[in-house]
Amino acid sequence: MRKHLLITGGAGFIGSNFIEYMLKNSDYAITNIDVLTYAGDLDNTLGFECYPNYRFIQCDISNNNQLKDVFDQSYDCIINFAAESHVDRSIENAHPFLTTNIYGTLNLLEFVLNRKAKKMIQISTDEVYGSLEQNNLPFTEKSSLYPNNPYSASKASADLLVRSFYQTHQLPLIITRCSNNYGPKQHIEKFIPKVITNVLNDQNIPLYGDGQHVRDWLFVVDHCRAIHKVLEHGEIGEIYNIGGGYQRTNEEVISFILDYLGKDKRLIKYVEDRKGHDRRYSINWGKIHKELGWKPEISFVEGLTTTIEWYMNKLTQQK
Ligand code: NAD
Ligand code: TDX
Repeated sequence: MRKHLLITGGAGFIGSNFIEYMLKNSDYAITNIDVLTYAGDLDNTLGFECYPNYRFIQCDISNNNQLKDVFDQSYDCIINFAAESHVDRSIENAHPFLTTNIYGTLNLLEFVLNRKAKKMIQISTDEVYGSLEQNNLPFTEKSSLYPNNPYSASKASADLLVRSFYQTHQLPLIITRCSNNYGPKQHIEKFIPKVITNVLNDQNIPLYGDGQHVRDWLFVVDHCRAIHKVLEHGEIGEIYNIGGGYQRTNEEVISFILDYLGKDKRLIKYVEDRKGHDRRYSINWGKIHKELGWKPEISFVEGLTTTIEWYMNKLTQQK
C-alpha cells in the first residue's frame, strides 16, 4: 500500500512546491491541509487534483476539532510547513504567530503522541539562530538559539516543543532548518518576489536600512529535494540544516534583478530599517551533505533567472 503523507500549509510557497515535487518524483499519497490565510493560494496547487493520490482539506492546525476529522485515519509522516511566515507582520502583531506556529505545532505533536502518525518533520528556519556576527562561522545544528523577532521566537519555541516531545516521549520527530528560500509561487510580500514585481511594474523597491544585510539563498526545489532525503533517510531525533550557499547582500540581489530586466537603479528607495533586523544569516549544511548525500544543485543565477521568468509569465497571464 502507498505510504501517506500529511502536508500542512501546502497552499503556501514551499509546501506547494514540495507537493508538486513529490507528485512528480514519488509515489506517496498526499493529504494537503491548509487554512488558506492571505498567504495560502489554491492557484499554487492547480493541477494537483489530476493526481488520484492527492487531496486537499481546508483545516486550521490550531483548531483541534478540525484536526480530529483529518486524523480519522493515520499517516506515515506529517510534514509541518504551515506557519505565519512573514517577519514584518510578526513585528506588527505577534498573536497569530504564536497561535499557528506554537499551538498548531503542539496540536500536531499530540496526534503523533496518540499514534496517528508514524513520524513528523518540523520545517523550521535558520532565523532561530539569530544574526551571525561579522567574523563568526556559519551556524551549525549545535549553535545556540537566539531569535530576534516574534516570528523567529515562535519558530524557536516550536523547535523546543518538538525537542521536548522527542526527549520526553521518544517520539519519531525530526527538525529541518533552512535558509531563505526563493523561487516560483512565493508571496509577493517577500523580498525577491517584491523586487521582481515592483521592477516589472516600474514601482520603487523599498530597501531596508543600508541594504547590506546578507541572506543565504536556497532555490526552493533544492530545498524540496533535501526534505525528500530527510523523509526517507533522516535519523529520528536529529536536526538538519539546509542552506543554499549563495550569500548575497540585499543590494546585490536587487542589482542582479535590475540588470536582468534592463531597468535603472533609480527604482531603489532606501527606507527605514526593519526593527531588530538580523544583519546576516549563513548556515552550515555539512551534516545533511555528509550523512544524507544532499547538496544544493541550482546556482543563484539559474534559480533567480527561473524565478524572474516565472513572475513575468504570471504578470502576462493576469493582463
Ligand atoms: P507561506 O507563508 O508561503 O505559507 C504558509 C502556508 O501555511 C499558507 O498556505 C497558509 O495558508 C498556511 N497556514 C498558515 N496558518 C495556518 C494554520 N493555522 N493552519 C493551516 N495552515 C496554515 O510560508 P512558506 O514560505 O511556504 O514557509 C513554509 C515553512 O517554511 C514555514 O514553516 C516557514 O517558517 C519555513 N521557512 C520558510 C522560509 C522561506 O524563506 N520562505 C525559510 C525558512 C523556513
Ligand atoms: O521590502 C523589503 N525590503 C527589504 O529590504 C522586504 C520585504 C525585505 N527586505 C529585506 C529584509 C531582509 O534582510 O530583505 C531581506 C529578506 O526579507 P524577507 O523576504 O522578509 O525574508 P527574511 O526576513 O529574511 O525571512 C525569510 O527567511 C527566513 C522568510 O520570510 C522566513 O519565513 C524564513 O524563516
